[in-house]
Amino acid sequence: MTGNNIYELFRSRFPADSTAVFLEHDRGELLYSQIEEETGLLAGLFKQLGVNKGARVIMQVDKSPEAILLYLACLRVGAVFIPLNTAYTANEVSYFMGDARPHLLVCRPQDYDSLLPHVKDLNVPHVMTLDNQGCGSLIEAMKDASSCADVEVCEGSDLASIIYTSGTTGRSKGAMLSHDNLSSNAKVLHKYWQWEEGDVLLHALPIFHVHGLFVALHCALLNGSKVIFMPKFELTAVKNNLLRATVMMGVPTFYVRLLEDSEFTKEMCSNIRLFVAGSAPLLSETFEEFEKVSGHKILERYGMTEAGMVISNPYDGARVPGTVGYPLPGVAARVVDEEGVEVSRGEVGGLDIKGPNVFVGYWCMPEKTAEEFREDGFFITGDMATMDVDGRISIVGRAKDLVISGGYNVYPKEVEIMIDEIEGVKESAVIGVKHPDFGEGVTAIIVKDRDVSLAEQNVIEFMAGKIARFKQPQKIIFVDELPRNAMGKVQKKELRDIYSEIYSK
Ligand code: MCA
Ligand code: AMP
Repeated sequence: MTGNNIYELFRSRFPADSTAVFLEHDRGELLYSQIEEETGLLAGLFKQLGVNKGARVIMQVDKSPEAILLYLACLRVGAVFIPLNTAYTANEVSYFMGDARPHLLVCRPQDYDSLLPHVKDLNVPHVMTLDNQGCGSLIEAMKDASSCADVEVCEGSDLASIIYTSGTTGRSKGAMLSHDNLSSNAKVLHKYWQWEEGDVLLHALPIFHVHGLFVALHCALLNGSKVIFMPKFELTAVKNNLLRATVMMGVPTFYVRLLEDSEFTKEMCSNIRLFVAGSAPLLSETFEEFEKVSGHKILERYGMTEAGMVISNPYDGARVPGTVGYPLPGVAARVVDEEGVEVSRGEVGGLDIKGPNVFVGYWCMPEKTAEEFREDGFFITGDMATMDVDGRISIVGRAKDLVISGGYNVYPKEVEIMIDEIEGVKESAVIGVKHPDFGEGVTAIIVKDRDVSLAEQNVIEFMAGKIARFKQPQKIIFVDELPRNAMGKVQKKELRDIYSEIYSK
């Protein structure tokens, strides 16, 4: 009996056929039957290293089957898995290590030297490497380990993972997700999106976010499905493999890029049963154009790190562009005013949610956690929405100051703090401006001291290596002053309007 460990749920769905493929990847295949073996060896290694139940394991590596095995092994032993975007710099990773206090860090071999001083400063007990070819000290040590056949008994409320989401104050918050959070969401999605025998998932998303790691992979695992596991979204490879897949999940940029390619055809999609989009708004134009070219209505859904998937267009019913559909079974959603009182149908308000998928809280930040929950247990998402008379929800904006670029969240405050450190900068405002490929492009509007000469290049050079590339502004604009309201608050909406065309083709 292994309680509510989600690994046990996955194991119960592994196909009986010992030759069934789990991951088809660029170096071969990983079979379902190998998951048990390989995670057993990793579990044995963890035992040796003292990576026990509740211990945190940080992973910052390229996408590979071995990285997925590391994730599954963490679940199996009850350790808390913390994946990090490979774009994060050593300084950023240092913050996460200081916050999460991991027992083990697994990094890319090429990052080892730059991370080591931080590992030493923070007394992280173990650091190991893993590259995209499945090699590294982790794999060497695993080969020598004696296998451990156990699956740790976990309560549903035990932590399975912490996923960091950037904070509005500039400090990242670790969203604590329990085994129950993950398994309840996986089961609902598997059913709601009507996974069926023979489904094959085309997986081109990164594995350090909820979308690629939990939503896509968990559905496939619960279905015992084959996954065409691609290192990243690469247009030609995706086109070449679509015909062999029945399901693809992606951020809107995936669909925009497919549409831009004149060689993308309806025939390539002839075996697809379901295209899912989310993580950022899917433009109605993209939905409509995609339907024209491929014959498929993309199913748009809404989610967030703190809750996994929350709202989805129906599988059978109408998929309406510009809307995200209805709360998933078991999930409650309401649109409220600033006091938390529900507004009338059709009116814009903040979106609150509640359900078994909603996270436990922010790691070591009880005050932040308390601030974001209402007294009746609803979580304040920070997104603005409307709800129709029939309960259909549209996301119409964000109350939180957040830019979403190609599905990656960038919190302006973090970037502004860094820009303001540059000598000669008086103040700055970072905004998201409509971008044809990424949805929004990170854009910095800077006021500099009069007598200082400062160019775009100086700002870019200052940021290089300090924060992840995707957070750095794609365009920098110098102005004499920032627009403010009577209270002195910078008017970001006005800035977004003024510069709305700068990325137009
Ligand atoms: C890469 N670059 C970016 C982004 N990605 N810049 C801004 N925004 C981005 N999203 C930069 C790189 O730093 C690099 O810059 C250049 O673009 C090319 O890098 P490359 O790796 O080749 O990029 P790409 O292949 O073009 O990647 C774009 C992408 C990728 C395919 C859209 O970003 C992606 O897979 N995004 C998915 C993110 C995701 O999974 N989000 C889910 C989180 P330079 O050349 O100057 O160095 S949200 C979530 O999980 C919730 C729960 C939800 O609802 O789903
Ligand atoms: P993350 O913190 O990376 O999990 O991002 C979650 C945020 O992405 C949400 O709070 C929304 O702002 C946004 N988001 C996710 N899905 C959608 C969608 N379908 N439409 C609009 N925004 C979305």
